[in-house]
Amino acid sequence: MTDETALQNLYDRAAAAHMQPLWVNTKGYVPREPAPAIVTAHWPADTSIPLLRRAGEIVSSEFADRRVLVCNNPALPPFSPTTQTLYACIQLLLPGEKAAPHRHSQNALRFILQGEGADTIVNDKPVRLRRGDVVITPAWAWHGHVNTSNNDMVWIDGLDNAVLKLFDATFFELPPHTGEIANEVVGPANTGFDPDWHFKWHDTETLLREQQASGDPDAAHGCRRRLLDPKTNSDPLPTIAAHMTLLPEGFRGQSYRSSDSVIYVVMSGEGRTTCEGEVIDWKEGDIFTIPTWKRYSHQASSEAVLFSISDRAAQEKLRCWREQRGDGPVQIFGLSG
Ligand code: GTQ
Repeated sequence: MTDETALQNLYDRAAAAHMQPLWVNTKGYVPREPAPAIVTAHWPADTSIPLLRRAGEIVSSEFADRRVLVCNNPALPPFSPTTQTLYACIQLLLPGEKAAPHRHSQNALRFILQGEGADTIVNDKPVRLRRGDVVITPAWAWHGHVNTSNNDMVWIDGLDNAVLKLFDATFFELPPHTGEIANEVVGPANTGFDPDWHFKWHDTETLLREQQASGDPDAAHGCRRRLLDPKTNSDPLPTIAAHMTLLPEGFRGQSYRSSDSVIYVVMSGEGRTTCEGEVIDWKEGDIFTIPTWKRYSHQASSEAVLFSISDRAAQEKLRCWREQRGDGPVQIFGLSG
């Protein structure tokens, strides 16, 4: 047997045994850098809101359970997430409507885009929702929504379903009286809602304005607050980091990249984000996403407020999060400074 023949014979026998030699395609197993499957993508409000409103006319909240349109990354098959880890979904709850309670192992949060006066009920505690608010719904917390106001409510749900799917640890449950309770599930008493997990727009805006008044905006991100639990100074959810950003009028951000793919939601204002040749001109209600490790920069033609979520919270725990500003050094979380 020549060496070549012996090698091929080894590879064939390994393949038949569902094994691969690591040395044949090492980079297939250990890439040098991220090679995201997702693409930069944009869901303009001019398209998404009319679709959601049409759903409001012809699909009842009872029928849909959640009247939600999911932002699927165009590079992924249907029913896929927005990034490789997170979902951004846009939900409409009309006056008088309810979304029945349930709970699941996915972590979620809501960012209110339009309306005020509905409640999301987290573990029996009603949380009154207003435009600009962020409400955290941690894994396995009961949650439902009730709109007793006269206002149409539109909000963005952020969820980490794709992380749970990666772990194959997805669980979902309806309350006992609906008859679809799982076998008895015993877990930590998950009662009460932590008021610190309701980030009210009024408070966020005050903090952003203080930051704006106190001096230089961040070169890449303008004035920006990470929405942290003040008791622990950490992200309320284990996987999702959330930020609110205020870009002053005329802001031209430095180029930036990080190992977390980011979903942005435009709360107000207009501007442009450029990501490696892709140009996204955005305005109020738009959603867009930036893949992992792609260089991007923001410009604001008017003062603008952006809400964003990413899997940075999980990446920091896994010690893989890194960032780079302009052509500066790459900073690795937990290893630099
Ligand atoms: O409102 O509870 O967009 O459970 C996806 C799953 C919203 C919700 C979504 C959900 C919800």
